[in-house]
This record gives sequence, structure tokens and C-alpha cells, in this order.
Amino acid sequence: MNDVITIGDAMITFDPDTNGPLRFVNSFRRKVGGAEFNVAIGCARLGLKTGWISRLGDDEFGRYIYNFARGEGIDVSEVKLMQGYPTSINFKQINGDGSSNTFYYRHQSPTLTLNADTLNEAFFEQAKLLHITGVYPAVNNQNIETIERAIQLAKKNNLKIAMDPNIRLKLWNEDKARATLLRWMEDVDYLLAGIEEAKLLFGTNDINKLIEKIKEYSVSHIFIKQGENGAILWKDGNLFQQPAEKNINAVDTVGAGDGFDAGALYGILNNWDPESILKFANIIGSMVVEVFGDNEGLPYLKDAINRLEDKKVVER
Ligand code: KDG
Repeated sequence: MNDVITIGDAMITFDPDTNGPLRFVNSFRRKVGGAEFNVAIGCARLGLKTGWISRLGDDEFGRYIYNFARGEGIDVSEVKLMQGYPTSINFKQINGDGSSNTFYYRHQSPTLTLNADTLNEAFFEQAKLLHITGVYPAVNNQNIETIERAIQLAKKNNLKIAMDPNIRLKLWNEDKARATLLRWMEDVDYLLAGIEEAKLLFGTNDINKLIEKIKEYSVSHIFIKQGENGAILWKDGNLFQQPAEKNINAVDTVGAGDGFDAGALYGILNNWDPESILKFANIIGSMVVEVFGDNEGLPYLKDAINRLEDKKVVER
């Protein structure tokens, strides 16, 4: 039985060796990215049984991602390598101020061969929680239908549903993102939103007003990620706050939100109290930004607990 299952389009991510406009970058490091995939890796490293539904190209990059996922212990029984569809790729640009831009090459994604009819219900019957994000449905229209079917299957089989809006305006416009994601809110149990995404969806970034609006849906846990301002969690009528971790040496902020999600899902599935969930999620997010790449910094459970307890580790 999987604790967490997710659906996503993973990509080969090319990380630049130097900062600044990509036209001046001559060398890249080949890594793997994809919002849902990152969450799957994060969950698996923490020890959750994790399954991933996807399609990859039947090519060298597809094989690399498949083996990477398998090596992380992710259940890849619903991942297939498809001929005629190249594995998606993206290039990251790191700007002088540390922020990043992403350039996608994923319009003919192999996930076009995955649709509502090809989702395997048995995979949902054997799982506790479905994690969805706004990236997968933004890649193409068919993926919207696939996620809608996944939500139906999750509901039918009593899975909890977690959603991170992860709004990528390079892939769809604000109106479409808002209409689609709000339509799914009725079925969401755990919302994991960045503050800017919450504003785009609910029209305000005032925390109290936001909570009032989100409470209209049947969400049991509302997480708002505020980057350097920490994070909040609303649960059972109570609001919990956690400041951002201090003394973080951030080198690459991409993937922090996915790390936060993995930590939050781990805490929820282990019935932790809200304060511990928030603290843990924050710590996982901060560990991600200290390492280059979208998922390399995701810790194993022991490392995360050491960090949580501020334990000194013997290094030599
Ligand atoms: O959340 C991190 C992701 O942004 C990254 O891994 C790539 O899925 C990705 C995307 O579309 O931005």
C-alpha cells in the first residue's frame, strides 16, 4: 500500500554552471526536475511508501529519470516509457540576485499518452493520499481531464487529496489556472499554497481574509508558504505560525516548496501536532535550498530529524 501517490511530468533539468542570461552559459549540469516528482522523492526519502504515475520518452533521458525514481525507492509500476515522445526538458537560469527563470521544452510531453482512461484504478485502491499540483494540468489540456479523473478515483477509494497550486504562468494563464484549481478545491483536504499563489487564487494576501475564503471549502489543513517570512498552518479553527529557518545558506531556491510539501505530508500522515508539522516542513524546505538542484537537498528522515533537533553530526 502506498502512503502517497502523485501524477507528474518529470523533466531533465539543465542547471547552468554560471549565473546570468542563458545565452552566455556554456555548460550545464544534467539533473532531474518536476514539481510532483520532487515531492515523490521527498516523501520516499522520508520513508513514506510513494508511487508516481507518469510517462517518459523511450529515450536516454527517459531511462535516466526512470532509474533515478526507482533508485529512490519510488513505486514506478505506473510509469511507462513511450516511443515517439521525447522526454521533457527544461533549462534553468540563475540570475544575479539568486532568483531563477525556467525555460521549458515540454509541449510534446510523453504524458500526452496518459489520459483519463488509462489511469489504473487499482493503484488508487492501494493508496492513502493523492498529491496533485498546478504544474501537471498546466502542461496541456488533456492533463486537466486526467487529474479530474484522478480526483474521482481518489474520492471513490477514500484517499485524502493534497494540492499545491504551483502556478506556472509560462504554461497557462491566470484565468485558466484560477478556474481550474478553484474547481478542484471542493475535493482538497490539504492545501499547500505559496502566498503569491494564494493571492492569485483567492484575491488577497491578507492571511485572515485568505483563511476566511479558503475555509469556505472543506479543506482540513491550510498551509501558506511565505518564503523568508516562514509559514502558517490553519487547522481546526486555529492558526499556527512558524518563522523561516535562520542561518540558511541558500544557493538554489527551486524545489523548496516541494520539500515543504513532502515534510507536511509526512507530518500529517504520522498524525503529528500542527506545530511539529510546520517546523518539519520548513526545515525540509530550507534543506532543499542549501543544495544545487531541485531535489538533491531533500533529506533522509534521520538527517531531517537531526536538523530538527539541532543535533551535531560527527563528520570525521
Ligand atoms: O517546483 C520545482 C519545479 O518548478 C521544478 O522541478 C520544475 O516542475 C517544474 C516546473 O514546471 O517548474
